[in-house]
Amino acid sequence: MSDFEHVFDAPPEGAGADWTIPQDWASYTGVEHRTWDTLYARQMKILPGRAADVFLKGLTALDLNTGGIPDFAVMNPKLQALTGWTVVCVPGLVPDDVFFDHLANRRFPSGQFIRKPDQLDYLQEPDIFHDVFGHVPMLTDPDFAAYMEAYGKGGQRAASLGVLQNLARLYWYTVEFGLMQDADGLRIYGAGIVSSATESVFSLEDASPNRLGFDLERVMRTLYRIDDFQQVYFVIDSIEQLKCETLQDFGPIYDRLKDAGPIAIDAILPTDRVFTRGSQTYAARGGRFAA
Ligand code: HBI
Ligand code: FE
Repeated sequence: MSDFEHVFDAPPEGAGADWTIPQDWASYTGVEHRTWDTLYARQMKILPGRAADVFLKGLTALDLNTGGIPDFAVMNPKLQALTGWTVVCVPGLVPDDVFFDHLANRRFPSGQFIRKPDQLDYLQEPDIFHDVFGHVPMLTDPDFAAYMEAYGKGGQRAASLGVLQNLARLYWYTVEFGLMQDADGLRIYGAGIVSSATESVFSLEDASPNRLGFDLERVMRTLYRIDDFQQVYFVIDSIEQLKCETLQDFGPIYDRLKDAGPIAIDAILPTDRVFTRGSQTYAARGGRFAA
């Protein structure tokens, strides 16, 4: 299963059997390096006080603001020393089984390309800014690093059991769009949010979306949207909670989920821990940056 359209059928020319390609850092143009700098600077005006400490610490540890797109040959040794993860380049979205195999081996696949200057705010396929700025700082945290490896291993199994949809929702509502409760309030840790100037503000401050306490099975039943701001965000207490919940055997959960239908994107259940009951006005107005 994949919700995305641009997956190649076979590794494109120049890619290995594992779909990796060289970063070829020397080939990035000045414009491309400046796009990274622009996006980095823009996020750093927004993220202090909004992003989780663990994300901001990871960003600092990796030193990704040395001017232009990070060179993986420089970044990877730092990341590897911290948690054993490395980042490899891929041409774009790769098939689920390939994606999972990389994660299961602590390799994070990153798009090699960067968005064009006229598409700073919206793109369909993950580029190197989303993948590296958004995802890699969290991989410096030992608990998150373990969670992502477990997700990769679980993905192979979920696919064979026909429950990948459920697992993909977990990824979506944590790795991509997760919020967490820090000592000072709600903070962002999801890569899809921290790499987006608009959603960084929307996810925390807009009156529209619901913000609900994380519950593993509930999240695995909740529909999501890939093309717009989320209508619900789930809040974890800590990365450790995420790790502990996902290191259990999902077999019994999958059995229960078979008989449980999906949950609507804007639903609030009696059992939900409600941080914010959203107005849903943004979605009602048609979304996509509706005024
Ligand atoms: N490929 N490069 C890349 N990045 C992703 O985030 C990604 C992917 N392939 C499949 C995929 N994500 C998801 O469909 C899985 O998490 C289910
Ligand atoms: Fe992502």
